[in-house]
Amino acid sequence: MLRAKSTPTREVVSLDGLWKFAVRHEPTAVEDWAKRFDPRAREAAVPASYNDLFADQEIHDHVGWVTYQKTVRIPAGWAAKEVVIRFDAATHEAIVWADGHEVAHHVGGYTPFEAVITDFARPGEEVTITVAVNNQLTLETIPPGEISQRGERRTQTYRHDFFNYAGLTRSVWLCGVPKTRIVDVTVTTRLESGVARIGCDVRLSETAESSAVQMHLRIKDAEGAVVATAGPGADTLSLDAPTLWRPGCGYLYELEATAMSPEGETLDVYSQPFGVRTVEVRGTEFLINGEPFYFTGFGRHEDLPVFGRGHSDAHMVHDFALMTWMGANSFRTSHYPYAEDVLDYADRAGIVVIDESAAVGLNTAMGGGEFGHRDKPTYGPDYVTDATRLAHEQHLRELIARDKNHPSVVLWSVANEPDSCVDGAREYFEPIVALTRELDPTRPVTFAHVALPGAGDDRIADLFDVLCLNRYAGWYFLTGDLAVAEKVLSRDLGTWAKNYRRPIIMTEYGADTVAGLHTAPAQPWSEEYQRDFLETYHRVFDSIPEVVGEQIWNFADFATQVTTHRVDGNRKGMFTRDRKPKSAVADVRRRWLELKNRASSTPTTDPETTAEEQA
Ligand code: GCB
Repeated sequence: MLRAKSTPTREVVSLDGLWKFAVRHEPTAVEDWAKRFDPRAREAAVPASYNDLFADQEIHDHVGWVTYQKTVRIPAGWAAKEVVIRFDAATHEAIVWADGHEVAHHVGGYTPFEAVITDFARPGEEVTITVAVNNQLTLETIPPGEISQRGERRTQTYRHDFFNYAGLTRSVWLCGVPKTRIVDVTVTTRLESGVARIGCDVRLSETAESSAVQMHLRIKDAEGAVVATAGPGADTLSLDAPTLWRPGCGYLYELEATAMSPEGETLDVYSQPFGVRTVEVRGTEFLINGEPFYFTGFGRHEDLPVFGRGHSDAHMVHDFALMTWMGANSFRTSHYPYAEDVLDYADRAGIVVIDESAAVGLNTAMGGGEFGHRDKPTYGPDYVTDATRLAHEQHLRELIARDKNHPSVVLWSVANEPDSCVDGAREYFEPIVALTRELDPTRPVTFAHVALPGAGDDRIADLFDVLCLNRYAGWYFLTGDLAVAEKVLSRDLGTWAKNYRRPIIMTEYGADTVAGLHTAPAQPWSEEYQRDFLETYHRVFDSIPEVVGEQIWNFADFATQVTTHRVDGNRKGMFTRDRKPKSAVADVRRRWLELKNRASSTPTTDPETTAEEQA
């Protein structure tokens, strides 16, 4: 789905700001909420999760529907426009009304959706938008969860280890767009003998005019100079000696598509940024532009005080600045698709992204980040069913449609720590992987593997291109015993490397660390232990050539559900929740800057030669 943006033919109005907000308890008649405007309702900020905005336990813990309402004036000049309202995300289910008329219903808390509201949008007049948002997770949602009743109270349980923040967590836009318009753009790039072939698939809305539309394409370089053009009928453009998008140097071109009527009238213009780069898994190497790439960075969360999971440009800029300062070149969008603003920024910053779906918690042996006792089988009528898989597939469709054009995205992660060693796992994941490859044949596919089953027990890893492993020896087990943990980790990684002959990225490793807690000798929870823990893991990575990346869990401390093993959330951050560095930052920074220097002084393969070899 295209981003909301202004172009010569499109106008956008941001609906971010304060919306009337109410928590709803009525079990029925959701649509009644849209029929009246309640001027006395409290106000909530958008974008933000609503949970931490108020000093109110009931709102923080609410399970079910809330409503947001805003009255907006349609710009007077939009008489000839189609009026579309776009939600960058509503977590997890949303129903939208315009002046009481239902215009959209969407399930999936981290992908965008939009609705045409032209019939209710009179230019120069007001329209009231009501959005009901439901935070419930069920066995038919991704991620899954379960609802139960505790006396009068409805409660939500889920097996993933981050708080179920909800609401209008990303921006909302009112868009005035042409009726005959561009609705989708897919850009693919290929390198052949020093020339980039740019495939452009531009889709139009279906109107009486669209079959006669002529599409004109041109590519502008980063300075805005036109470097390639194509007339109607062409869907491939060429760039001689293109400037490549590289880690650390996010060079972007822009594809400008102009839809024209046969009479030469401009109907719509849309510009899509893209980068020229190759990604390939070859043997045990991960290659970007034909050069071996070693991932350094973090698993992260969209998690902030007050905002919850709400997007904030200021915090995004600051987090990227901290990551770059540390020498990180990558991160994983653990454990859901992040705001599109974040991927746009990563494209420009040259930061590499492992793009993860929201499929987390598909594992009855896990609960809130800890290994529990499996209370029921994962795959079967009581937990992950066909309905869960269908929701997962729909989510992947929306994720890939949204993120396919981002050069920063080099790898899809279809799930975090699913149950991979039991009956039903292979039957579940075979179609999921096949669908991902069909939706995007240009990127490799992975999943993040939980420590529980050993290399010999896993039933799905061979379906994937890259092994992403999450490991906690020395924390959840062998707690405090790093000497033995080192041996166990080394054996574990060695076995995976030998059995699978694929690149390995350590996508999680870390120890909960309370900032300011110091001990001698190093004890779990102290800053000294985090430092020793990471140093131990790094020694092991350096001894196994198949390891092509390390992403520490986590970039910053983050909020979780309340359990007895979390004190004010998960404390495995290298930074506190308010982004103060813990002691280990200095050591890791030294290591990553040194790895970076080493990589930039290594002679590199010519990416064009590699592309030719592939062809
Ligand atoms: C994991 C999960 C992550 C948790 C982490 C932990 O394996 O993937 O979501 O937060 O462990 O800290 O327990």
